Amino acid sequence: MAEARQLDAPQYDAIVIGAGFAGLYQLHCLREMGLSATVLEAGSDVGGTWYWNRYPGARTDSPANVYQFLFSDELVTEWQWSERFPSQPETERYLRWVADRLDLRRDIQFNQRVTRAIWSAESACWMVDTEDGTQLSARFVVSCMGPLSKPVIPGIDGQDEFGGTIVHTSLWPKDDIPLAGKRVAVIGTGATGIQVIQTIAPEVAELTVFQRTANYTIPMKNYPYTDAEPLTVRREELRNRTRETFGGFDFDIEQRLWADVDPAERLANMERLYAEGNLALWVGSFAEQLMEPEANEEVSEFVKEKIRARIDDPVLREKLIPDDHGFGTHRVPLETGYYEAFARDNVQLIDVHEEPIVSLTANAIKTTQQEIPVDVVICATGFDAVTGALTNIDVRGRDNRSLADVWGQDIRSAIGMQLHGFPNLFLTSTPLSPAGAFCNAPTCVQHSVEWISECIGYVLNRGSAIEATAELEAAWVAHHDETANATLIAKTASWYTGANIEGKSNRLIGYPGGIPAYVEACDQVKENGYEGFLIS
Ligand code: NA7
Repeated sequence: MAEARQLDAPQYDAIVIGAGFAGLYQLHCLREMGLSATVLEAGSDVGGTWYWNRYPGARTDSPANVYQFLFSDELVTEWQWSERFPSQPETERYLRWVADRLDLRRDIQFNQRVTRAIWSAESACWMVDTEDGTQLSARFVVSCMGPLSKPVIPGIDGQDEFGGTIVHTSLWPKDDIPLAGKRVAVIGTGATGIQVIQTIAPEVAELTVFQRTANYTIPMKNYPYTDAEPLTVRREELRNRTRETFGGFDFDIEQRLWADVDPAERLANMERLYAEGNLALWVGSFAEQLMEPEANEEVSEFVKEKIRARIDDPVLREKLIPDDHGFGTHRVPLETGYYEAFARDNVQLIDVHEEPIVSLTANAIKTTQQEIPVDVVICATGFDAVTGALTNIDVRGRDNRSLADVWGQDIRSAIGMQLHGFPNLFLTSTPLSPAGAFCNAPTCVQHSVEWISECIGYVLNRGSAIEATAELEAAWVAHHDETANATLIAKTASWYTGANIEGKSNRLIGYPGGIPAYVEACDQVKENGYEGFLIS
């Protein structure tokens, strides 16, 4: 247990952890308020998710017009996106440009991985340690580490003997891994695996895909942006619009009841949304699709039929059609030529339920049925989502309570902004908030940062510390559970329910009540003088 350091005054008003979308905006807001802040970033540059995930084929599944900062006219008008769904390099370039444009770098410390954060009640501040032994202190800490930043790497026997390269997609090296002409294995077929597979299939000598769960997908409709396109809607209007829609996009959920619309019209509706080539069929259609088995069955069958039509080989078709969950209960990836990749002679698909991986040898993957020579193993195996980044740090709140212990028992939060027992610690991409899983990320990130900034300003005018009460937290958890349990998502094993991590609490990680309901709940707390929070 760490001894408490005593301080006369903290070095900073706030320490922000992470320099992705959330951290950059949080720093900007705090500076605009005249506060002193520093950002601690484990990477060597800004970008967060878009710094780390530089695997082949990485790109956004949200259109650029809403996958950007919408708080500033200058940022929107001065940056021109090249295409509807930008690639990782372009999104990373954008965030680097934002950091320069807002002159943020002078308050960002790179290559600083936070290892410990301890609340000192005596000094009413957080003591923060980083891996290289740096010690800092601040009145507030804002975690901006993103929901998907702690990778899950499968432990495969014989890994140490393997002479080739093993890499998780989110730890892809900056100097790249040459894949042309190589024998490559990809483990995992989520949003990431799909992007990797469809991209590298034509260039590698042999590609073996290990699939545990087949996914529903929607063909991405990507196209170059013309100069005028992203600005067809005024920035302010677009910003407001994203907070009024269920998923934080510029399209909303269907307002009519599923049962009130006749089947022929529902089919036409599905065709129309599918053809949009974005996530509208998932979070812009009937709410019942995600709540009622009959409605879910209809859209699941619709998407399965679309996939079937693209696969000639009946054995392959059988393997690539999802059979254990309904459409939208897992994250729906967008794809481009994914199914066609499997028709190539150099690509084979292995269902790990039929043929599990046994071990790695010096130059091969051994399954229960064969030994497959490989040079590179790409793990597209996902993340310890939403909680993993914070539980990886030794966070101690009031009375030395450990955040990892708290979430180890039960994943909770107070309106997705704070945790009872952890004064002055604010969270973005938090459990039980939409940002955790069910939101176009920049929409929720900007909302959280603005709420947190205003709250910090309020506290500093009245005292030195703020903490969510146990009552507010319990009430939010109860509301979350009631909302979540009405969905099929909560009844389906996935990273949304913590099922990809052994022993993880199975509460639905993201608030599925939609952005407007969430924004309203947060507004209500604020308008009532941060009701449910104690300021001391
Ligand atoms: P996901 O969606 O968690 O996908 C991980 C994939 O890896 C998924 O298909 C898993 O199967 C599979 N997996 C995980 N461990 C193994 C092992 N040990 N063996 C075989 N297969 C395995 O992560 P992504 O990175 O694709 O996407 C994360 C988010 O990034 C996504 O939601 C977007 O928001 C962007 P499973 O389904 O668990 O059976």
